[in-house]
Amino acid sequence: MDEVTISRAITESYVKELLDYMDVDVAIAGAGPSGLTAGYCLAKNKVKVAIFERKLSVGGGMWGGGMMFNKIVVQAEAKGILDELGISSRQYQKGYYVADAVETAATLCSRAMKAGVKIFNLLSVEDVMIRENGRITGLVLNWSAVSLANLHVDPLAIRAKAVIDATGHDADVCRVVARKSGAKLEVLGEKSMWAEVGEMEIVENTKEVCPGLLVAGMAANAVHGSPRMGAIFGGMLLSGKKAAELAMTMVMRGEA
Ligand code: 48F
Repeated sequence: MDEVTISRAITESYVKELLDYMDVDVAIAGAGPSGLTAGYCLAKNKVKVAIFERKLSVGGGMWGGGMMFNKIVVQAEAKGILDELGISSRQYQKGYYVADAVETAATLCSRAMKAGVKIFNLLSVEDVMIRENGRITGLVLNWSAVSLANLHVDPLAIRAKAVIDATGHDADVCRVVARKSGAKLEVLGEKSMWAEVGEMEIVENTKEVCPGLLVAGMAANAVHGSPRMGAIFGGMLLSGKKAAELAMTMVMRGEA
């Protein structure tokens, strides 16, 4: 294959997929543990789902475990998700398991993609589309390189029946909606570390925060003013699973 054919193969394949995913059932911002779990659960149920990740690598804050000791803790309630994905873990004490952070991130990504999730990396969600009824109808995207280089380049948009903000501590999508849309959405900001409460509240905080927009993972705690947790990840996985269930209901209702 000559160089131009290689270039053509890459460009054609990418653009074909991007065009196909300009209309999706569910669009997820952020490929951390909550976004990947949500994507996996949706794709497993044949929902057309794309994840847009601003960084080169997916997995968010999982790779480094806690303070670069690359292990994560997962509580018994979420162990079933690790087992389903084939991620090994060992019991540390009753109700708590330890897994390898790299294995978890890599397997979660691989299983999500094998289930049918399409991941677009190097793309940042910088805004949403909103309609007169206040409904979020899609995401506004730009190359991460554009914002890094501070270039004045307009974004492009994709349509979705449901959007999930899984952007982690920053809650980027919710913040832009709170700032720009006039929706009654306030981002309270996360509180200091308190693992037990943070883990307890994260699933409850995983909900539709304005029509068409769900929030999952650490973004859910950031929006609702709940604490951060450190390297315990059960809540992230369970939150992703709940976000997928809620999104599926929205897709089935045919909301757009
Ligand atoms: O931060 P992240 O891992 O979020 P999460 O799924 O999990 C949180 C845990 O990693 C950890 C924790 C455990 O107790 O608290 O922090 O809630 O992943 C968020 C992903 O979203 C990407 C970001 O690069 C990361 O990979 N992201 C953030 N903002 C944007 C974005 C954006 N505007 N557009 C696209 N991706």
